[in-house]
Order: sequence, then structure tokens, then C-alpha cells
Amino acid sequence: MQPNRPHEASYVGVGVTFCRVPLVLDPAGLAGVDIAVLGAPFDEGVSYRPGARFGPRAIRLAEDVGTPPSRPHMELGVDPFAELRVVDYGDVEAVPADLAASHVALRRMVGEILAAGALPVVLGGDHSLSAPVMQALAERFGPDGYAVIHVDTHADTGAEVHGVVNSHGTPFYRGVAEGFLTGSNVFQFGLRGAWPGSEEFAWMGASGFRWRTMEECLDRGLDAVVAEAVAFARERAPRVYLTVDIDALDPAFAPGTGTPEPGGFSTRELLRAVRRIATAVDLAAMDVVEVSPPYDVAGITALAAHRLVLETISAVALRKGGREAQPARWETG
Ligand SMILES: [Mn+2]
Repeated sequence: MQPNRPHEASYVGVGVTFCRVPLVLDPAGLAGVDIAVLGAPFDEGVSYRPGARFGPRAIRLAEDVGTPPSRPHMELGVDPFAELRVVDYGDVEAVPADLAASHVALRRMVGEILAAGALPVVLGGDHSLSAPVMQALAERFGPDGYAVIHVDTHADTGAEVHGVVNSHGTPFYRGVAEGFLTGSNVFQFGLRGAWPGSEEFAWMGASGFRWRTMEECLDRGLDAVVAEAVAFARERAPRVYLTVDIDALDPAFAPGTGTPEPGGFSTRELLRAVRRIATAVDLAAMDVVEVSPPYDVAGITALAAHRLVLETISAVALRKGGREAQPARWETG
């Protein structure tokens, strides 16, 4: 495999681009682009099982049905690749064993995509990447200029994890503490298991976060919770950062991740939720994180992540065309 950028570590760099869209390596090539897929191949932020640095490549390779890309969406009635200019901006030049340096590189490249007026779709990588993504968003739109819809098993609101501030368990705490995120703009759902604990929940409540646990999603129905998330986000900001931790899925559907937690969503449920969110709000950034191929089985986790990106891209195409899918069925306003 040829290197894409001069300072790539061995595991950095595109094998096949996402859905074989054109590879762009220069910011000038982002002119006129609607969506830029960007890999963030680092996992020094994990607290348990590593491997997410191999996520971007695995997600891109999860399916390769050749070129030119064509993916008509059966439910939305749109082919995103026919309506949008989608490119692959390659991988961030992650620096092995230096998470902070990798974050600097990611923040810069997300900033380049935003400056071009395109939507960054980041393939993780561990969830610490949300900090540099939000830094870039705050730089462009202000810390209160975007809302967050965060789908995850964990809230990632620790002040520290094992004494470490820059971790995959801290980005949404850091965002508020460091001033690049407005806590009252954050809606999280799918939380379950043993963390966060009372301390983190107390801080989240005091900071204005709203969250719905998995049990609440079951009690009320996922569609109702998604509608609440959409209404919440729309009230707070004109654009939304949608961040999806693949461990929101049940390990039966996504074993390839670092901190699996039984009792999660099915892939079908999460695809529908992401589709409904992305058809109902203007996205500022989107990512899928924590895909760890060494723990995957038959590539099902990477494939789920690939499809979550496709759902998002398809929904963006629908909105660009001025349409929204079946809004009367599920909007609660
Ligand atoms: Mn997470």
C-alpha cells in the first residue's frame, strides 16, 4: 500500500477509500465538497481493550462493491453519491503514543473541512477524538453554536479516568471545563451499565446535560427518545454534532469494540435512530467511534459502522434536496 501522507505510521492511511469515493489529500481539493470522510486512527485514549486505531481502515474495507459508488437508499428514496460530492480526506497523521499530537492533527483537519463548508464524517479511533472535533466546531461556530446528540453506553463525562485527563472517558467533561462545549446543548441516550456513576451524573445534571438511559429507551420506545433528542437539539442550536459510539450496540451486534456492555441496541434500531436524527437536523459533524477490529467477528462491527455512515450521508442528501422523510410520522416538535 502506498503512503498517502508523508508522516504516516504503519497503520495510518487509506487502503480503499470509503465507498471508493475520490481521495483528497490537499485542503484545496475540498472546494465544492459536501461531505469529507476522515479517518482518526488512534486509540491511546482507551481505558480497556485497544485496537480502535485499526478502525478507520476496517470501516472503509467493511464493504467494497466497486466503482462508481452508487447506494440508493430504499427508505429515503435518494442516492447520496448521485446528489452529493463526497470525498475521502484520508487519515489524520496520528502520532503513535502521543494522543495529544494526534488530537492537534485531527482538530486541524476537521477545521479544514469545516472551512471548506463541508461536513466532516470522522471514522474513529477512540472517543477521545470528540474533544478535538468539538474544539474545531467551537472555533468555527462558537462553543454554544452547536448541539450534541451523543449515542453511547457511557456518558464520557469523567473529569479523569485512571487519573488521566485526556481519555476516551472524558471528552464531554473536558468540553465544558475547557470552554469548547455548552453542557445544556448535550443530549445523550443509550446509557447503561456501571459507568458513569453518581458523581458524573451529578456533574452532568448541574451542567445542563439531558440523558436517557437504555431502560428509558425501552420504556418510552426508541422513536420517542429520538424525537426528544431532535427537538432538544433544534431548540438549542442551528446545527448538530452527532457522535455515535459503536458500543451503544449490544455486543451481539458489535463485539469489535473496547468496552462492550451487554444490553444494547440492535444494529437495526441504531440505523433507524441515526437515520431519523440525520433527516431532521442540520449536521455540523458526525462520527462513529470505538470500532476495534481485533475483537470483531466476521467484520460485523465494522460493517455496522459503515452503514451508520451511509445512513447519515443518505439523510444529508435528502435534506440537501429540501426533503425530509415522513416527518409527520414521528416529529413531536
Ligand atoms: Mn464513548
